[in-house]
Amino acid sequence: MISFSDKVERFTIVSSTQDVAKKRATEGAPEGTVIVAESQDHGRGRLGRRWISPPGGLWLSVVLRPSINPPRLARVTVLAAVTLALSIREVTGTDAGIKWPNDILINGKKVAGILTEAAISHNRVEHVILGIGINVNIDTSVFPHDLLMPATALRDECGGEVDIEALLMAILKNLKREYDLLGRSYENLVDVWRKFSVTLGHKVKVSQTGRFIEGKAVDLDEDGALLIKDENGKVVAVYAGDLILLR
Ligand code: BT5
Repeated sequence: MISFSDKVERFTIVSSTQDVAKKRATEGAPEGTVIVAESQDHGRGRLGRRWISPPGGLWLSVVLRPSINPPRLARVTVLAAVTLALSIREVTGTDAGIKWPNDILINGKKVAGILTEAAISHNRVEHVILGIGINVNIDTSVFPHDLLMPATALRDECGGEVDIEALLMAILKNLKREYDLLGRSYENLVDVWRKFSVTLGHKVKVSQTGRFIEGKAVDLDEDGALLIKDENGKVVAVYAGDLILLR
């Protein structure tokens, strides 16, 4: 099988690497096609939120064609989170942790985010565009103060510039390895997720389009949903939303 690093297309600036990757995917680009840009002028987060993407960060999107059923799509975010935590730890030696569903934190601050956008037709996943944004060597002190949570950059957490290319290569290597295991060894992936999780065992509040679910985060299920036990002991599976760590 060809490695993901064989199909990297690089740009100085794009609107969003998600848009370029999506275009490639609909034109039939093979799995593992990677779009990387030095900056984005319309980078986006979930629910169309703005993602700040100046030069000095790592902004990429990967075309995936996973053979999983649509209800299991959250597994791709689990895969990406594990890949990012592993790769950031490998390259920088920092203590990168996973905050469900799509944040990578160091010292309680967001250093990276994940965005998955899927095309589904006839109840089949056609492709998933996996977007990854990492604040590597950028100045986050100029970011607006109304971010969802405090932001940081790898440079600030490890006290020096980080090699963006080395980080990209680590991500593509780890992503490929974990992706090959996605369908047959999901439990192993979840084991690593549990190890890096900064969510499990905490009291959390998840907001989902106006609705709140509060309780203790107890585990991930086989779909990649977070299991939250409420005060009555009832366990609810949550597939998406914004999570606040209460304690
Ligand atoms: C995310 O959304 O965290 C997903 C971020 C995915 C970005 C990548 S970059 C490559 C690819 N191309 C794209 O256009 N996107 C992907 P969410 O959890 O919804 O968080 C969005 C929120 O994070 C914003 O509303 C801000 O509050 C905050 N934010 C924006 N830019 C940030 C940054 N660079 N670092 C930390 N927080 C940021």
